[in-house]
Amino acid sequence: MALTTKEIKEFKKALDESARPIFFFDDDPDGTCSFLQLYKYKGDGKGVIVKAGSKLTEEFARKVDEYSADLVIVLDIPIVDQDFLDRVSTKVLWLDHHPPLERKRVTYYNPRLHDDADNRPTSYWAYQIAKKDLWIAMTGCVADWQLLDDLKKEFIKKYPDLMDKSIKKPDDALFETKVGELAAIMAFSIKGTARDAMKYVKVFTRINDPYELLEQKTPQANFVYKRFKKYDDEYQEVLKDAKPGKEELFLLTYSESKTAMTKELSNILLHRYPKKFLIVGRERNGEMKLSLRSANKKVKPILEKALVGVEGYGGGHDFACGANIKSKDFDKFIKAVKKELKK
Ligand SMILES: [Mn+2]
Repeated sequence: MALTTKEIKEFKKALDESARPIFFFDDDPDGTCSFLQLYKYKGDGKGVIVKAGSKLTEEFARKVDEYSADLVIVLDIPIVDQDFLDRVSTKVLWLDHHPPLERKRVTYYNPRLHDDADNRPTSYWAYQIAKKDLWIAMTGCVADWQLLDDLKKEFIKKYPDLMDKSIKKPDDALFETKVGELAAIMAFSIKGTARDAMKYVKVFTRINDPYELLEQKTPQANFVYKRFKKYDDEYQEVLKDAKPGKEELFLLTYSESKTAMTKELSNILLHRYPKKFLIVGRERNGEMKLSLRSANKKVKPILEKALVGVEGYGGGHDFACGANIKSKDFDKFIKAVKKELKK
């Protein structure tokens, strides 16, 4: 079962009745698309992108006071610290689709509380609330690797040129359609510092349709597209040389001068080489920052075993994880992964 109609109405009512809502959202396209939809619907409020390891910590409570917010909305952030909730005296609504946590002093909207298998993205629920920018909702969902039948049907009807109905798999939507291009523009726009990211998110709030962005029809669309292009050129450059060998493990590493894009690289490489076990790494300050992906082997247990005895940490979903390993232990880590893959 999904979020109930009552919950959606209740959320919408709280948003309608607030005068100064503050939105904290995760720094990925799903989080950002959730914010954009609700902000554009409300036409008011303040957005704060949370670049703190997908965690809303006590320090963010200060922002609620500074803005004199009368409603706090948390979007797509997997962890909200109880300390944050205890510090904030304003009402807090938390809309998310990650594994539910026990928290007090918050109104929690998470489809998994009704059905643990229902992990439809936050952008999808934001759309149920705002029923406005369908293209933004679709971008957020596809970026989170989900192609939902009802949304897809509505989307194709409205934008037949942006996605073909023959597209059935989320990764095809992400890498073979214009929606995927929108998701990439979004993903690259919110890289860098929170301050930089918010500059671009603000511009996004003024973009009214997908064509404006895809065809760079306005100065604001141009502004966003230019930054995307800069990252995309770097990305294509790394991608150009990425060819797998015979082994099941496909390891790609690149240098620290390049931007953080291991997540994007590992996703597209998995789409291209679905039989491979992928590790994309970027070296920085004596550490390897890794994204791990597989389509058919659970990544998380393999990662957990390979982490034993090396300096580093990591975690994530069954088939997609992130990890940080000290460079000195990287070879040892890779050896351990290979050993696990042979089992
Ligand atoms: Mn999400």
